[in-house]
Amino acid sequence: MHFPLLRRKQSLWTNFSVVVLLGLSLVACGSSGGTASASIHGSCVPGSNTKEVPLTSAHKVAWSQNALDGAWRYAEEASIESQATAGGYQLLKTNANDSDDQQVQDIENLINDRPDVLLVDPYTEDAEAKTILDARKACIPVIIVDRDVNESLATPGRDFVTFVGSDFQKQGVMAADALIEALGGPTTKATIVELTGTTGSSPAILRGGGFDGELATAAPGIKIVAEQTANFDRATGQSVMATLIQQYPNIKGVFAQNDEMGIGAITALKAAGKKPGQDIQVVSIDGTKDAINLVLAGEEYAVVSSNPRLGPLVFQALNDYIKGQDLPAWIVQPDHVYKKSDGTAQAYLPDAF
Ligand code: GYE
Repeated sequence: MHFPLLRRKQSLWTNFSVVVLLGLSLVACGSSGGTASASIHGSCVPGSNTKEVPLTSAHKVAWSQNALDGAWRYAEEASIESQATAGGYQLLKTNANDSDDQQVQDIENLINDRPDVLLVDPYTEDAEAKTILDARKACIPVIIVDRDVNESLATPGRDFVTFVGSDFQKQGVMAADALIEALGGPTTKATIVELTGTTGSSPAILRGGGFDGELATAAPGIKIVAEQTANFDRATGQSVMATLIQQYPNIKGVFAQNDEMGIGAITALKAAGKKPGQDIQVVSIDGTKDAINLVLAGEEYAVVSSNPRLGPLVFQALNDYIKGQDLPAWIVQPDHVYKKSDGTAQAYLPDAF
C-alpha cells in the first residue's frame, strides 16, 4: 500500500536532484550564449587542481591584454582579434594599462563572465599566476599568450593548457651576438649599457639573461656598466638614456630590450651629440617599422624580431585542444635577426609593424 507513495517521493526527490545538479553544473562549467553546455568542460570538477580543464567546443573567448601601447602590442591585439573574427568566436577583451592590479581584477571579472576559454598575456611573471589557478578552479581552460607566467606558480598541462610565445632567452643571445659583431668581434674591449623592460616580466627576465650570459662568455672584454629599466617605453628610454650618456660618455654600445626603448635611446644619444651607428652601436628587439627604418638609415646596427602575430598559433592551439590533441607545454614563435649589411632588414621591411 505504501509503495506508490514511496515511489512518488523518490521520483520527486530524483527530479529535484536533477534540477539541482543541472543548476550546479551550469554554474560550475559555464554556458555558451546562455545555453546549457556543461559538457564542454567534460569531467572538470570545480575547485580541483589536478589536471588541465578539458574543452570540447568554444564560442566565447576571453582575452586579457596587459597594455595597449606601442606598435608591438597593437600588432598582437590585431592578430588575436582577426583570428577570433575569422573563426567566428565572440571575443571579450580587457586592457590592463600596464598595471598588475588592474590585470588581476580584469581576469577575475572575465572568470565571472564564464567564457569557454581564457587567453592571458600577463604583465609580469608572478602577479597574475593566482588568477590562472582561479580560472582552473572555475573550470575555465587558460592559454597563456606572449609573456609567460612563473611556471613554478602555475604549470602548463595542469593549471593552464599551453604557453604560446617567443623564445626570449634566444632573442637575448641573438642581440648579444649582433652587438658583439657591431663592436668588432669577440676580442673587443668596450663598455655598454642595457635598457631593461618591465621589471618582473618574462621578456625582461629572459632577454636580460640571454644577453648578459652570451656577452660574458662570447666577448668577456665587453662590459655592461649600467642596467636600468625603462619599462619597454620610448619616452622613458629617451630620458633614461639622456642620464646614462652623461654618466658614461665613453660607452660604445646600447642594448635596449625592446625597439621602443631603443628608438628613445637613439634620440637621446643624438641630442647628446653622439652619432648612433658610427661612434655608438645600438641593438634592440621587436621588429617595428620605426626601428627597421633606423637600421636602414644606418643608425641602429640590428633588430631581433619578436613576432607579435600570435593569433594564428593561439587559435590553432585552441582548435587542436578541442580536438583532444595533447599540446606541448610551449608553442614557440620563431624569430630572426635583421641587419642592413646583409639585406635582411630591407627584405623584412614590408612585414614590419
Ligand atoms: O617586446 C614589447 C612589449 O611582451 C614581447 O612587450 C612583448 C614585449 C615587447 O611591450 O615591445
